Amino acid sequence: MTIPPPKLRRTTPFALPALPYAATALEPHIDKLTMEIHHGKHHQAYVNNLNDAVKDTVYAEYELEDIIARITAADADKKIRNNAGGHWNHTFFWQIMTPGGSPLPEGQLATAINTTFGSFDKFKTAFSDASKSVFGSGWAWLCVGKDKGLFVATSPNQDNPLMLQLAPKIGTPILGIDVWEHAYYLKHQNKRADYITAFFNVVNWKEVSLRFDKAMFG
Ligand code: MN3
Repeated sequence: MTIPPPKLRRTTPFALPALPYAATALEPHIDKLTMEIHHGKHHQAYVNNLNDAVKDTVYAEYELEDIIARITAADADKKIRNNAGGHWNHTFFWQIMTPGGSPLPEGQLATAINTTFGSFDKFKTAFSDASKSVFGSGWAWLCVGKDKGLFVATSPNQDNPLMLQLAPKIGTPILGIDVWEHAYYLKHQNKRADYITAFFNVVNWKEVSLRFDKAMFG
């Protein structure tokens, strides 16, 4: 796997991005307390730990994507792997949700979903099944692959399909769901399936479509 050279040199520490909506905004599908703790505590911890982990390493001035592409399974990368992944994944996750959701995909994304999965409902089933299948903590994704085809994938812990050295199949995530218990336990306890159903009510398909277009057509 050829890793592209780092594009930019980072001069400021990683920082927690503000939520693009109020913590209450995804109610009743995703509750305020879950959002507050998930964003303010969990995501903040990934950011803090990442800044700590990259200090005095080769990654110290790398942008997040350039770090993600280089992470290996080596023990030395473990803290960077977990926290760079955690920062990237959560930053992405907040953006692909929106209060009340947005209209279902249209245009070329809708066509690609229908072509790949047979229908939107079949895609939803495939994505939901993948989300349920994650054992323990992790993520499920809808990605655009190197061949420009759509595929559903899962990642353990805070890994993602952008980790060129680690992902079983490389791709650009355009939709993703956090299935760590911290994402749903306060509201849904052990019922991950109910959380997945709730998640589909707040998916920002407009943002997903933008990400699809970028991955497909640059
Ligand atoms: Mn999380």
